[in-house]
Amino acid sequence: MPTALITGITGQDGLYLAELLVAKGYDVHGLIRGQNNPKLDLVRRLLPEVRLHHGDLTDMSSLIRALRESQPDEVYNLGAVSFVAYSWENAALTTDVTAKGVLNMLEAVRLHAGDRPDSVRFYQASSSEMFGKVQEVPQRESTLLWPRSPYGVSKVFGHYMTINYRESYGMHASSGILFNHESPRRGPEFVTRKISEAVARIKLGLQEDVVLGNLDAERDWGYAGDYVEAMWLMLQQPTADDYVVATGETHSIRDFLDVAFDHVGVDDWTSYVRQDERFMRPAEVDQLIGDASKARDVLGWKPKVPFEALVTMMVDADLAAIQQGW
Ligand code: NDP
Ligand code: GDR
Repeated sequence: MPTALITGITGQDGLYLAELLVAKGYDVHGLIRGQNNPKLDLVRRLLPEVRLHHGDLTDMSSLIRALRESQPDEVYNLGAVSFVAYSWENAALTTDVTAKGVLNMLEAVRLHAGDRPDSVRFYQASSSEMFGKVQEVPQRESTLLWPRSPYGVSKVFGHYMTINYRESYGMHASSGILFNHESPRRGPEFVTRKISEAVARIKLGLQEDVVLGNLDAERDWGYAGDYVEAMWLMLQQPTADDYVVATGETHSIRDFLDVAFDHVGVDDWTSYVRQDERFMRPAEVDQLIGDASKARDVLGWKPKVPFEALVTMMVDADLAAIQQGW
């Protein structure tokens, strides 16, 4: 039975990935931080078979301990301060976790693996935010990186450090450059879930409107359940590499609002949406659209859930959750 260690197991992707690996027969371990993590109960309820280890990406000794206790064949480094808007509020913490945390994990794996550096396969959660200011459309593995936030800059550090450990030490370290992926498990601070929750509450008469920032930004949105399969596929390859994972379609926030409101019978959403400077970013990433042809050709991966189905899945899940009193 292969063994995997996942950092960020309490997050959206961590939960989907852990479910996927459990279904594949893995012995799954997760890193959990804090004295009393509010997500602990959720992980235990959804994934009772997963073994949890206390640790934090800023604390390398805790990472070494988790590796010793779990003895993984594969490490998925998903932990991060992942909310782009927050990264301006706390650039130092973002750098400590999302940038330096990757180095801590890579170094911990290198020390743990000893004279067999490729014996532990490593996945780094890189991001389309690294592309930032548009240089090329669509964005692919070779596109120039021009990050536009402390989060994006931190992800660039983690990305190149992963490549550097692969090239310097012969580690099997791969980096998935994943474009935005969403689901009913998406944190409520991200725009898709903020909208799906608000639309459900407006439909049920519990909320009057929703306050957003820039409605013109365009994102390549896919379904998180599809994207974790690409992570796993990367670590099954004989050699480590970097892959863009995306749908190849882009939509604006307005498009997301169109589909979400239309799904609950509202044709014109303008009276339900307000814009406020509070939600505008100091520097915006205007348009992301990915070319995932390498992932398709090498990994045999392609997305299954299209945009409209993703939006309606999220609205339906929020309607059901509110009606059931969750
Ligand atoms: P989430 O925000 O849902 O989850 C982030 C996870 O990181 C949580 O489990 C959180 O744990 C953990 N974490 C935060 N700080 C630390 C720390 N100091 N030490 C250890 N763990 C920590 O993110 P997603 O699941 O959406 O994303 C997973 C990864 O993929 C992230 O690295 C993200 O940056 C990246 N990514 C995400 C994309 C997306 O569209 N979802 C696209 C591209 C990349 P806790 O519960 O304790 O806070
Ligand atoms: P993003 O996701 O920054 O792309 O990062 P987010 O959903 O936060 O923003 C997407 C776009 O929507 C615009 N926007 C708003 N965003 C939020 N959160 N709240 C609002 O009210 C709002 N109004 C408009 C933003 O300006 C932006 O253009 C996500 C994260 O998961 C990262 O960790 C990941 O790396 C990238 O996706 C790929």
